[in-house]
Amino acid sequence: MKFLFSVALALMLSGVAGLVYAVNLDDFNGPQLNKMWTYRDPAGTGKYSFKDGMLVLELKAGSDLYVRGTDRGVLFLMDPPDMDNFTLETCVNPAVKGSQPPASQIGPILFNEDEWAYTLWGPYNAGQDIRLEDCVGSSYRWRADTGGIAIDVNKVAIDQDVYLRIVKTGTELEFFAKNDANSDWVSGGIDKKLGPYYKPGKYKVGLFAKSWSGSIDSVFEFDYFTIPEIAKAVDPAGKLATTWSAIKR
Ligand SMILES: [Ca+2]
Repeated sequence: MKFLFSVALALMLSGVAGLVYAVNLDDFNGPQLNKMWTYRDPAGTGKYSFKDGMLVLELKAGSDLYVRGTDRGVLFLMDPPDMDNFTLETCVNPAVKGSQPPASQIGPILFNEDEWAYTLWGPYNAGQDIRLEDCVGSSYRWRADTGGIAIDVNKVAIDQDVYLRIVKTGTELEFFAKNDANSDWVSGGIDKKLGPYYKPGKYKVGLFAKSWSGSIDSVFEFDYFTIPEIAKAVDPAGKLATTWSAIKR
């Protein structure tokens, strides 16, 4: 009887654990990147490692990702899911040494390399704000050019963990951030210009880190990366890479 009770209790607890387990495509617990990632570091200015459940990225000064031809940023890229609507989500620490380094930005990215079209969202320039910047060929948009798609630091702080989301609905992209896992997401706005460049087979998604004129050698941390609509379909006890391949087909 006692044995049966223990078995029932164990089953119950494992069921509960299964329910509350936060499924992410990569928790960055190391010791290696999940196989779905391609590490893109054309100038050799990045160095990544894993520590305390975080992906730690050391980024040299002057690792700019800008108009076509300026290609020195560090990217972690994967194929997007075969879906029109999905969410990119990550949690970053831009202020590993207390404040965000100058002339830097990190966060999620959508990237069409052939057309040199990309969309960046994340903490910007010594904790100035959280903002969208994007580029098509030689046409780059700062905050003033995007209609001000951004979140100011009185709404979401930057000197701590920052949760970031880009929600893709067809060709529309909406940008969100927050400081606590259980808080409501704060929207920074919606962009409709770049969406048409993100067609199946034409782009990648993932994380970026860049630094430009006036930057210093910097360190950033990433806690996890996920696409919640896909992660839910992944068996937490299963082999992630295998499942991911199956989903991609
Ligand atoms: Ca983690």
